[in-house]
Amino acid sequence: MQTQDYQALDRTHHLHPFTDFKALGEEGSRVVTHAEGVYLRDSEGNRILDGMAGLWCVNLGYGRRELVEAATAQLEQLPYYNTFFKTTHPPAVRLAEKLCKLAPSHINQVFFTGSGSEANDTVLRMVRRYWALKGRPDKQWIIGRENGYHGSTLAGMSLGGMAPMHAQGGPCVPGIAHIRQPYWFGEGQGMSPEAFGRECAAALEAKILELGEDRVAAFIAEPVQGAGGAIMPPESYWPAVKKVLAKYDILLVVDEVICGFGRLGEWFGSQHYGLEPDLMPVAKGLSSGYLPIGGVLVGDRVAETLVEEGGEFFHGFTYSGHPTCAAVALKNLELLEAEGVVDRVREDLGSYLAERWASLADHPIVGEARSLGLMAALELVADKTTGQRFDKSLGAGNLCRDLCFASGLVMRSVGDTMIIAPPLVIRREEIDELVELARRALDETARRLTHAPHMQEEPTA
Ligand code: PXG
Repeated sequence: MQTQDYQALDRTHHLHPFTDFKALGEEGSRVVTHAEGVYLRDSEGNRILDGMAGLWCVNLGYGRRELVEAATAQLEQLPYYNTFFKTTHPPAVRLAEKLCKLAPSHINQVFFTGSGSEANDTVLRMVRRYWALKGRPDKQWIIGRENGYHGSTLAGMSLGGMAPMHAQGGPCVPGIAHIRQPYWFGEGQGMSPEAFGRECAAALEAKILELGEDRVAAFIAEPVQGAGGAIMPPESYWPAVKKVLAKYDILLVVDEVICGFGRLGEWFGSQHYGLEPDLMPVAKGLSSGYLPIGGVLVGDRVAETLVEEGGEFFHGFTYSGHPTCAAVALKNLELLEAEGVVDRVREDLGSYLAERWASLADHPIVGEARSLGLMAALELVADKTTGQRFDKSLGAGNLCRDLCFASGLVMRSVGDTMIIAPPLVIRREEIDELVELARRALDETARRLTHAPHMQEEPTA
């Protein structure tokens, strides 16, 4: 089949996630057929540097034989069995043990799911169950953040703070409230990042008091917001949030779906920020995206209550702890560890990317270049001195993203924020290439946005 054949069938039968179906049908989708290392190949033979590690998940890079072999061996031995009804199997047991060894020491239990969204549905169930068992059934409210992302199921969407999702998918799950996000470039200009971080933490306390200080069960947040725009909170933010949560005895849920498994240079983003979460939803990098698997890492406080006092927990998925997915995830964690991938992000690649990425800050349409570990963002602006954004109708971010794709780089846009999160096995020279391709796309974006009106005035031949 040729590219057009795939596109025609895709248009006829396939509804894509987070997609304007009609617009994509008219445009035609890009058909990705192969991948190796940090590079994709499409059906036209183009080579594309995958600056997004798939969808923030292919931490070990593409084409790892060991993961293929782990899957094959498990498929032959026991492709599927469930973990309901008092059964288990070696891959689920060994993966649970491995995860607890890697996690902070107060985390010693895992509940498996098929995805990050299911992990957050599980979080919601566990949090409410925990407080009910503690004799505090009125402690039900969960506080999330505007522009936070926790998945696309009804609970995931409700915990997240993506306004367009709420507008389409509502009414949301009741008992979930949101506070402002610690997005300094977008919302905190005019004050120092540190003061802004404290103000955002103060918003948490204000919300708790508004809802009733005995009625708030948990706070959920990503260590660094991923889908919201690679937003690293000011350094003052997390310490201040921790204090508020301790004051009102509120559980902390740290969503590690993107930050987990090395993205920020630690096994978990929580370790980078010194957090002690009660619950940590994980997915994506857990298997480097080779097979779908997620889970909730459960701290001792919640686990002991659920185990000792809970009786049967009426919750679970057909694919909870799926043996083949678990075998691949285990091998993935072993390889990340044996190859020192996480340490390399912390000690070498993170600072290398930071230095190279910062060189883009001089670009005339870049208002801020920020990075942490192997996650980075650029804020596109029309006026560098005032930080004024481009007119929304220009679609600057999408234009830049499309130009990147056309020149061989996947860089994602969230509005006019450009994001990268490449595989953690990326090499220094590949980072150089990524930054160079990004620079060229910025040049071309700037040229088109600033010259477009003049071009219309030029006489046509
Ligand atoms: N939590 C976080 C922090 C996520 O980033 C989920 C939960 C849900 O995971 P699943 O496996 O159910 O998708 C995510 C997923 C994007 C993008 O465009 C990000 C995600 C998913 C799809 C697109 O940035 N994150």
